[in-house]
Amino acid sequence: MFRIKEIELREVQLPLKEPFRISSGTSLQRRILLVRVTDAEGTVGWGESVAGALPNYCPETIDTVSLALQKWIAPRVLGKGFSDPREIEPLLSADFRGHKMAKAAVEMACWELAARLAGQSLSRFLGGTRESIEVGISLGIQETPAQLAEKAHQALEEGYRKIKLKIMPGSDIEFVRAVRERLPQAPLMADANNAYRLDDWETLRQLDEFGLVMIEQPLAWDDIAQHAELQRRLKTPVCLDESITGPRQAQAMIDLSAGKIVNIKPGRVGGISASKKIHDICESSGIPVWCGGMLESGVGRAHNVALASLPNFRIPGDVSPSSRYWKKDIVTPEWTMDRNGRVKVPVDRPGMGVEVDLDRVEDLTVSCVVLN
Ligand code: OSB
Ligand code: MG
Repeated sequence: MFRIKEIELREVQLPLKEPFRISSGTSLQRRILLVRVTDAEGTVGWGESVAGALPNYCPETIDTVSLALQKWIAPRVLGKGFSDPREIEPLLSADFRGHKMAKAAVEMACWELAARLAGQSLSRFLGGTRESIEVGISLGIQETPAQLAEKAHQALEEGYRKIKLKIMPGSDIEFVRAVRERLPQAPLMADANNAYRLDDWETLRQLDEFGLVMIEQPLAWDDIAQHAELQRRLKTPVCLDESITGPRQAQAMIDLSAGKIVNIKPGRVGGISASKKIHDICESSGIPVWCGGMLESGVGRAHNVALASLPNFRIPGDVSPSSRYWKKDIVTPEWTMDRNGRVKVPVDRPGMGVEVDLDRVEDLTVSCVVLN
């Protein structure tokens, strides 16, 4: 049983080590909204909103998340007693549409708090079974095919177990071909972030010949039906990311055969309860899932690692070590990857398993709101 007494919203800005370019835009630095919930006894739980600065991945942004949290989400949660974090998701869904990334940030912080109260690691509290997670890297769009091939080669040397290539019209076939020729056996995949249409069949047909593990979100961000048409024509499994905004969309993907793999990002689907539901729906239909990433700080990464320890996360997740994106993360210890491309699940510490470096967070803070 816990009662939420305070919710702190804090925006920090972290410069990325290198620009990250996807088909819909380029990020140079990350504006991250951290959420800290505190219960009546003073136990805290941390969450992180994965919304970006611009609505170019989904309609939410860090600014809409902040607004939704202050105006509608915090008032529903503050002062309420919960016997289980599963009660948060229905409370935030009743007559309250969308704003999943905002809801997720608080819902996930409450799960973390509840895991601490239970004296269990977040992983085990969620039903996770793995000791470590296989890691995939996501490589942004590069200037030339040769540069991309070099980056992919380096990533494989570092131990990464899956290499995702961001693609867009004009930076696709030649780029993927260069990587495939350099790394004939590597587990490669492509992520288009909505960049194609069914009319682009000539390109999609050529992509189908590179032995990719999957092609992620080739068509529109909110589409399922056209992906079904595309999947009928492709040998390569289609994986949906943006289109899966909750359990119903995952079920629709399965019912319509619109894809064979689901990328679960807890922020995108409204939090941990929804992620677990999607995990279970997919598991019962023989659909593997994997954990996507959104350039998270060590806080969001902790949640992703815990979630990815569930049994049906059977494909390497985008849970790169802290050093892939940040000169210095905001948690200790930082997230690291071993030579075999694995991140350890911290099963022997209560909660998310890392501590927030409060001094560093204070230095990086650009705004802070305390709600109670
Ligand atoms: O589509 O998976 C995506 C980053 C920002 C927006 C969308 C996506 C991504 C990534 C990053 O691919 C993966 C990571 O965090 O390592
Ligand atoms: Mg994606």
